Amino acid sequence: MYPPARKDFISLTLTDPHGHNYNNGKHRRQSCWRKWKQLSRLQRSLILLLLALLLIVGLLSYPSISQQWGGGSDRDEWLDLTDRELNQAPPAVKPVLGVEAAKALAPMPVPHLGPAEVPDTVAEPKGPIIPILAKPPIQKKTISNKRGPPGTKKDGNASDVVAGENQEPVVVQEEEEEGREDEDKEKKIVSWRGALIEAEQATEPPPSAAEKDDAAAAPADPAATVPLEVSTVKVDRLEAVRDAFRHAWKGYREHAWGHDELKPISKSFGEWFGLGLTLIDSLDTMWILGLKEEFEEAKNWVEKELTFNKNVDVNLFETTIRVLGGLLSTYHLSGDQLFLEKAKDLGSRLMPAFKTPSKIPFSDVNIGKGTAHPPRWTSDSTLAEVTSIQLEFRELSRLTQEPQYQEVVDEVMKLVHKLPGKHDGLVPMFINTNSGQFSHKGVFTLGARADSYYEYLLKQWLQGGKTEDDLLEDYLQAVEGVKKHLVKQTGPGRLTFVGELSHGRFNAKMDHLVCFLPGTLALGAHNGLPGDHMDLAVQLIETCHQMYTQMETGLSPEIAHFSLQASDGRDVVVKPADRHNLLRPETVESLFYMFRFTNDTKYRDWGWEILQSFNKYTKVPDGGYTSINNVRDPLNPGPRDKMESFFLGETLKYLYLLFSDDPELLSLDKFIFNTEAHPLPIWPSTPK
Ligand code: DMJ
Repeated sequence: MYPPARKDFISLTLTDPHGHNYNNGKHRRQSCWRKWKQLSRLQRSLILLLLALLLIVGLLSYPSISQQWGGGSDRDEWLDLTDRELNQAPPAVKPVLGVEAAKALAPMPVPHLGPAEVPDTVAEPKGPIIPILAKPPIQKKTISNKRGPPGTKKDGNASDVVAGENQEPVVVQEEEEEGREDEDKEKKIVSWRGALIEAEQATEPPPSAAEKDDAAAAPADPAATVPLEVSTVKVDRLEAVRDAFRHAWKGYREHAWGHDELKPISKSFGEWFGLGLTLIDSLDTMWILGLKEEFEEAKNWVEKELTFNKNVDVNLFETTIRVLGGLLSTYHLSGDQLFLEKAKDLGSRLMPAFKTPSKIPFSDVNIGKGTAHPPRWTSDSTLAEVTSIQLEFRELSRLTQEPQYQEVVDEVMKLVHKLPGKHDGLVPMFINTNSGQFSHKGVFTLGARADSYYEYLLKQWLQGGKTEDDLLEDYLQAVEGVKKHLVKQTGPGRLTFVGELSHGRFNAKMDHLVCFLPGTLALGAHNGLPGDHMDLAVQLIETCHQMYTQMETGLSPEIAHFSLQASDGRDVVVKPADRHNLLRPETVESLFYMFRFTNDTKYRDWGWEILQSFNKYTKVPDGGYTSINNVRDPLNPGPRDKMESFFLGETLKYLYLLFSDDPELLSLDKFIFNTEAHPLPIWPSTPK
């Protein structure tokens, strides 16, 4: 049955007087024509004139309307602006804050370091990316398993499962919030490249034939480098480093808390030793940057969660420089016994590594079981690894008054000091744990596997108050060996670099790792070593700088090759396999030393450019920074989904210290930095 028809409405039927259908168009046209005919000639002329005027106005305004809808004007304006700004002068250092305002911005006091830092302010270099981003694109956000410290986890769906390398993040659109202030907008601007990175997680395509021939590439194109531009906007460089740290920390805190490394793209974590590497590597950086809340939260994790009583194989060197070094330096900065207790526990658990026939330690030690072993395929240890743990073990002995830590590492140095097989102070890359002899002789490098041997010769000598002559002798001899065998200049631009020697043949190849050397040479010269060490440092840091500026992303490759012939065109050549960047610190480390010893602000500007490039090409929108695959491809740098702990432990720390105006903030006359940038005190001299 149907319900009765409702009667609560009024029905109207419209009919025209002529009984025609209301929609009859023909009738309407006839009626209009009749009305037009009824008008006077004057009336008709006026109407026609009016219509003509309307037509003209419409035609004149057409281009701007079409442009507006076509979206072209913004881009044209951006191009104009870029050209204009490219011709401006480099930035000047101009303080803009009054003393009181600056004090208000100062981070928490560093009790063991003296006065708190006062941020400096400088002209902001502005890349061409900024204007085009005045209206940032819609950001992409990935839904993921959130991890975080207790009470801070979001969503409550944390998972301990390590996400696979190819895990596809779920992408949702996040509308831009209305009414955000400029500062907020600027943060989005900076993350624009990061957004691109996240969208393009593709693995690096295989190199084309042209890329393979990169060695014969065209001369350096100045336009391909990243220009340092100037705007009238002032930025606080120290605050920019804090922002970068906070951003990196956000990713770690949410997705990798308590684990070794953040995988910022897949929003998960990677485990190496399971010791919270990034967290511990970051402790003293947070202290130095004045990030008090973050520090307290991390300290709480160390107190409640960190345990070394676990059945895990760790690498002696990496654990010493990152974890032992990080705990010791944080103890010195904060004065908190917690960190010393943890350092003692770890130090004692690493000692089994030294129980070898030669007293040259094994590379790996199980800190739970107290057993140690070399890598599975060899009984060799890497030379840099066994000779770059001394600063930390020696300091542990001094603090605990337990001599065994210093004794084992001093023994290694004594053995290496006496060992035949060096080449004018240069050492091979491996040493055998059974025989105690160098192995794989004939290859000499200042890069991977040998680098920090040279660094620690000087730094141990400084740490001990310049009293251990063997260390100084070995260091001076090594620098002479470097100058004699490894230093050369490029043909095209006369850039000085440190190459490698392989069985008598020179190889014009330099790891980015070698860029620690200018800083170390400068530190030696500052401490009374020959002046030509400083000259070499000045030349080498210029080359390290060029390794950044000659790349399209403004970031250095992992390894650079150099052209020796003037006709070769460009100085720096990058092979396809070496185009990655792991967020390494060595160049900014050396820039920090160079600035401290020369006060030349160009070193700061170079560091600022590097930070800008990290922000542009490695920053991941929702948190964290990522290593990238290709520094030569700004459109697809190829994120690797890994944030190394040294980015927070070293890179950002050195950038902060580089921009700081306070030479007493970790004075280089009172502290030496271990090879992971953890500052340890220079020992007070004992009265003779
Ligand atoms: C760090 O772990 C240390 O600086 C080490 O000496 C070399 N490699 C990385 C940084 O690049």
